[in-house]
Amino acid sequence: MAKRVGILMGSANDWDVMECARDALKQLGVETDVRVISAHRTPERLVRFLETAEAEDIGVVICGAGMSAHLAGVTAAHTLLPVLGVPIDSSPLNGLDALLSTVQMPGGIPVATFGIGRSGAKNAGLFAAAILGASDPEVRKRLVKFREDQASKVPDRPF
Ligand code: RP5
Repeated sequence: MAKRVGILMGSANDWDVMECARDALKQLGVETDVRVISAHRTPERLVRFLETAEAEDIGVVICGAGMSAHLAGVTAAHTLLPVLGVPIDSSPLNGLDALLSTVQMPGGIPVATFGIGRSGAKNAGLFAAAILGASDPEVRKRLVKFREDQASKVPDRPF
């Protein structure tokens, strides 16, 4: 069975950013399991999701959260699956708070951290596909085509 990607976000309000990760994966034919799970407000929901994630064919988990963002770090503490963190610009600090709290993990519990906001979420989706593509030739093939299509849309002159 093909592996899927879990997309978690701390609030339903984070969806306009995290849909970019879902869209990138959809374009590459990778299925996702999208959940609103907060490390602070619904910590038990996070533990329950991670208990069954591997058995339910989740191969990578992408976590998007804003403000004092702990979702990616706490997720990584509970699973050996690769965890990708997306800082969300939902605070008066425009996501710098979330970037620092996601990226600065203590040694021993890694989180691969992406850029703030929608481009970070898109790249997290593409990176998750690259992880799955290392052992799934179909996903790898679609990634090759994605890169080719992307390059063909870049004009070689500005006018
Ligand atoms: C974080 O707090 C969420 O990830 C969200 O970005 C931010 C604000 O959440 P809401 O108050 O909008 O639900 O936990």
